[in-house]
Amino acid sequence: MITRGFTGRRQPSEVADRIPPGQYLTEDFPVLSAGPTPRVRLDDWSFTLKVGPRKVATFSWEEMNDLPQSRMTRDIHCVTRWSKLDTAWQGVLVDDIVAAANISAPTGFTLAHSYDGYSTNVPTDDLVGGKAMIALLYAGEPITPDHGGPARLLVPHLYLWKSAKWLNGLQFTERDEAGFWELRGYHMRGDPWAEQRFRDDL
Ligand SMILES: Nc1nc2c(c(=O)[nH]1)N[C@H]1C(S)=C(S)[C@@H](COP(=O)(O)O)O[C@H]1N2
Ligand SMILES: [Mo]
Repeated sequence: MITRGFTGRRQPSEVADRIPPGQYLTEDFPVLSAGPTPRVRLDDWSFTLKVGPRKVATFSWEEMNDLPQSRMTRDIHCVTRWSKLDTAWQGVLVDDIVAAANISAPTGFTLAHSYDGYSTNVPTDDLVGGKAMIALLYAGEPITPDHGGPARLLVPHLYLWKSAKWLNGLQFTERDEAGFWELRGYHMRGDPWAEQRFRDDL
């Protein structure tokens, strides 16, 4: 019997085509956080949408969960070089939160803000058009605190540091303002296929 090491689920070449340069495949789900995991009670949780300094909408946990939900199954890529295939998420598309606030994305750049004080900047084009969501479930279950629960941003086509955990707001900005890691030398966009790891990588 030869079964070990061959599950028949995926062909090796198909897998290789899905791993960006300099990345390796992992089956587990490493935790990477700059500091301790903040604990947020769902009763206290809220999400704020801002345009520059101006608050345009806030959502309680209940209000967020009442918005239309979508599913995304995507490969994710961490700048520390691991990639994980077919991660399954459910949540509210950025398009849908913007629509719920009765606006359309007003500026070219966005900052994501989190309960731990973390922030990260993402070009608005990378968040709209069905490309990103405020994830509320992972693999059909509430997102565990270490992976960013209650809610995290998911921008799967960019390096995972752009997917802010413990998300509590999105802020549209006129200029591209660096977030936590971007201030420390990481790339302003972070496309794994272009290996945009550090500021000076084209
Ligand atoms: N709020 C917040 N979001 C964060 C981080 C963080 O420290 N704080 N770390 C980022 C980094 S560097 C990575 S690689 C991913 C890791 O997500 P994971 O722990 O679910 O694998 O979360 C990103 N989002
Ligand atoms: Mo990271």
